[in-house]
Amino acid sequence: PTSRALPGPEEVADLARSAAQACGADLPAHQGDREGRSPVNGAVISRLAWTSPEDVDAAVEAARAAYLGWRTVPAPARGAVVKRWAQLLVEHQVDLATLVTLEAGKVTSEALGEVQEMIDICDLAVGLSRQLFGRTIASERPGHRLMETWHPLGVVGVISAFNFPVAVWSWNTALALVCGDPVVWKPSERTPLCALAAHGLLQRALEEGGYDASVAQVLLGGPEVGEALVAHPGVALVSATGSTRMGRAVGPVVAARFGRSLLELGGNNAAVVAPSADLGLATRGIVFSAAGTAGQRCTTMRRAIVHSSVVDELVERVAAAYRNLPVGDPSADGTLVGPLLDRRSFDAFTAALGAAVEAGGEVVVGGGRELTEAAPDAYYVRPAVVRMPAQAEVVHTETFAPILYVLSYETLEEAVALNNAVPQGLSSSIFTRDQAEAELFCSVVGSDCGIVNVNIGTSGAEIGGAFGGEKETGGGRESGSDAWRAYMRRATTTVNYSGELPLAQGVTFEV
Ligand code: UN1
Repeated sequence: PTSRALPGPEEVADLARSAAQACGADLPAHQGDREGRSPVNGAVISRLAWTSPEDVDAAVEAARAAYLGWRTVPAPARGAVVKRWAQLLVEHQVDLATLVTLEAGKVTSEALGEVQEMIDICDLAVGLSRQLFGRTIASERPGHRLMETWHPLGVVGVISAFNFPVAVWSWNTALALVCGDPVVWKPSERTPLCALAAHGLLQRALEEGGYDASVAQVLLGGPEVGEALVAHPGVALVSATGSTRMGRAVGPVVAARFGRSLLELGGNNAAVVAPSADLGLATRGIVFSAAGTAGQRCTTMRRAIVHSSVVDELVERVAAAYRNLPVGDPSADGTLVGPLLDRRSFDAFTAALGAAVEAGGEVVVGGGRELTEAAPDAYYVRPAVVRMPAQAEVVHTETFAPILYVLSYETLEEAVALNNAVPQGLSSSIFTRDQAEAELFCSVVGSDCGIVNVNIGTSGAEIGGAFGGEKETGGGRESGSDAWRAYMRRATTTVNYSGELPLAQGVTFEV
């Protein structure tokens, strides 16, 4: 399954150009000398100009000016723009997914799924545009009404990562737009065509609605552009997705200017496999979450904490599945594992495996590079399963590559302790048929993560729930549930219609 021919350099470059143009990406306007390479075969597929940090100010100022108009557009009318955007995403789902495959290396089904996630969040946001509710609260004073109103917040800066080059931006943007906020987006420098294409579709929806196009802006560029956006006092909310290292830099800068930040950082997600688990189901859940997306999701399963009575059998099943995983051209039918992003990702994969072995780990399957001759400038690997004697330092670290560390446990308390022992707190799951065990894992004394699943893997969350995690994952929540509140400000209002002036807390103050 690994000997497939990969597409040639011209082929991917042409495909990328035409898909981006079909979405309305203005490539001539962005032409420049920054080369973008496809992880599929290492070929150059874009030559674009990067924004300089000095241009960030103009973009934020334009967004601030657009905000003054956008905030007064009724929320359901803002929702109508998002509805049109969703229609365009449906029309161009294949074009955008093609770009996701070419720039992020995702297999076709996952690339289409990423665009589907955009369509889904648009649907949610359209409904939300008529439901930005505040509460009325029982006042302690007679003849008074206490209520809250949610108002637009201001400019939202979105920083997104290569691995979800369009969906994570859309979670933020669909909500921000219905909430009345303009968005300035700094996408990953690795996925500029995805960004221009996705942005092109949104621009079209805004223009068709007759709205100021500055409501949505995109700034191609490197980390300096992100830094300028984060530091800008005109950005009310910075929503940043990426590594914990990046979040450590962003958080304090935003806090120092009393801005708001929404951080979605590293994960180190585990599945607990209990003695009663359906091992067939657990195997499928684990393989999708651990090897899918070539281990490059923040929700990727990096640890399996397996009861000692089933660990040998489970490892055997997972290893058998890994040996047969079709690794290769992500656009080819049947491929399940595409490339790593680049050489650096491959080096990190190799180094982590080395550190694991040094700490007493045994590599059960995988770990080698594949398709080296067919694609010397691309980095395909066989996903690895490593049995670890203990949760060594390397297991505490998020390596953005497909390595699954397997640990074993005796008591559920021990399994929960292992699950919670890492610094990250994004996603977790338990495979069990014992209801009490499942409930305990989901309870206050169970998993400490933002996402706690039962009998499914750690990745592939739906947009309806709030997405994010605790500890070094950053604490932010995006996407569904009441995550929209992060994009608005709350005004609490007390209205006195009594004709008297009773004071709260029974205070008397006669003048
Ligand atoms: C990410 O990797 O940054 O739950 C987001 C999931 C996807 C989102 C992942 N819906 O795996």
